[in-house]
Amino acid sequence: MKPHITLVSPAAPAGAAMHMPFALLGLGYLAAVLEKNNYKVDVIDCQVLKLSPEEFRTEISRRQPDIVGVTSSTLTYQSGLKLIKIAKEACPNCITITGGSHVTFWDDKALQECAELDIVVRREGEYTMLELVQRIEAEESYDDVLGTTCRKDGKIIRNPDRPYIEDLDSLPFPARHLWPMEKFRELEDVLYLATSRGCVYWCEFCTTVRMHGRKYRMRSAKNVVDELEFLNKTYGISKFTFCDDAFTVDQPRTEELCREILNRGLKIQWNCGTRVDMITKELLAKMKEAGCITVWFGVESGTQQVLDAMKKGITPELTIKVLGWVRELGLKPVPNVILGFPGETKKSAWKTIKFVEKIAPDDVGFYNVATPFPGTPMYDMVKDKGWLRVTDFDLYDTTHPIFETPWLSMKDLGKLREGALHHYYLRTKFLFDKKRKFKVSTALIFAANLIADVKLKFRRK
Ligand code: B12
Ligand code: SF4
Repeated sequence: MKPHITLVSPAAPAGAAMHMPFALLGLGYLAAVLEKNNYKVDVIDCQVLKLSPEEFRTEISRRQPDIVGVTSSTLTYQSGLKLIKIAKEACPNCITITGGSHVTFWDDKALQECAELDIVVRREGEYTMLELVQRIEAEESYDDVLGTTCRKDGKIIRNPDRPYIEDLDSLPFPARHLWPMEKFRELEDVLYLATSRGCVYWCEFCTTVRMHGRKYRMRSAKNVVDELEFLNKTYGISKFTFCDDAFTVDQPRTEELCREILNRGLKIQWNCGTRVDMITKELLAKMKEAGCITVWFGVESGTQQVLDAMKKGITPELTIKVLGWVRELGLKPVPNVILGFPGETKKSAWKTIKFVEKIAPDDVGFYNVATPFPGTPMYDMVKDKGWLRVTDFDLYDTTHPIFETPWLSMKDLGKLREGALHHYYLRTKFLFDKKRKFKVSTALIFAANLIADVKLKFRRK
């Protein structure tokens, strides 16, 4: 009999900084490949449905799947393990599988930490999951499937990696219909999609490139615009976010994509993210013409010393130039910043905060706290040097300090992040901007930040 598969997304730990919920692309692709092969698949997204562990127990008991596949990141790893335990209790005969950006680098430990977990799928999961399901269906052994770590004769074995999928166009579009799409619309009028996998850089803090490889694999412009058109027709949505880490690595492909959107007369708006060294003013202008409104940049730091330590391969001067073009063209630049990377001092962090205010004066950037995710050189460094202080992954949401270095304590890093936000809102340029209409919300932000700032100053004394 064909197995019934339930894919599960855990909720983020209480109090963690979280984004609006949406149909996760990783699970969406897994589900689409399984459906294409005629398997019965459903999804329980605990974040979206706001399910408590006990409500999840009721839901999984009712469905009684043969295979349970749980996704997780570092932040949701522990919540994911709890759900695997519950699933095994509620459906004792089910096979439990997990995958995602954390367990890929925590595979043996996950199996040690959770007796109810049967298999870890490392890196890209579509064809590994399909092969596992096919073997389970055929009642064959599955302990030698490429890309998995599993148990055999009481030992944990790590099978070789599965080669990456070269032809991304061959994948079906994510099975978004398994999510309550109408519910998302009430929250946010945007759909998410990914046009590439992997990256050609090798930044010290980045999980993505270690997950998806140091080669930029991309879908064709036609295939991407087919998906945009499909989503536009099916859900009536005209706003999109490209989740690619570096959307413009292949500039001719980006140009072609813009041309294809224009040729098909698609009236859409979209956001994307990229690196400052992989874009030109001409390309930005084409992107704007094709509906682009916001571009995030991995600015990371305003000092060359920290950028070099991160192996980011960019300069603050280039960032100033490129974000200048973005603003000149009427697009919105959003800088992503990491405070507290090893080597950062209070002085360099403040230099970065002022830098961000200069390059994006109209909108606050994202100030992330440097977080050592397993699988990255940054994690190994922080651990080997004995700097790691927080091992509770529920706190790895990039707002909590996790380690301290001889140059920066966790307390100071926490204050720096708070200070960065307060400083932003207290700038006279922001407050007295003639273009900004006075709103109650602006007054409230101002008041809240003023109080917080005073508190912060007292604390520093
Ligand atoms: C979109 C996105 C988000 C979205 C959705 C998150 C999600 N879980 O999909 C939002 C905005 C919510 C988000 C938030 C955060 N994110 Co984010 N995000 C991304 C991004 C840019 C794309 C994810 C994606 O769709 N990828 C494409 C799909 C196809 O790949 P995938 O998700 O890895 O899934 C494949 C495999 O992992 C595997 N797989 C995954 N699950 C399962 C389950 C089973 C059973 C199997 C068999 C296989 C399998 O198969 C999938 C298909 O090939 C990635 C970077 C990236 N390129 O992956 C960062 C990334 C996942 N995010 C990251 C981080 C740090 C965060 C945040 C902590 C904070 C922040 N500052 O962004 C929060 C935490 C959110 C959470 N609940 O976990 C890190 C994760 C590092 C880590 N070890 O956890 C990444 C890798 C970015 C990076 N540069 O390092 N994020
Ligand atoms: S450029 Fe972005 S995706 Fe590429 S390695 Fe650096 S942080 Fe990761």
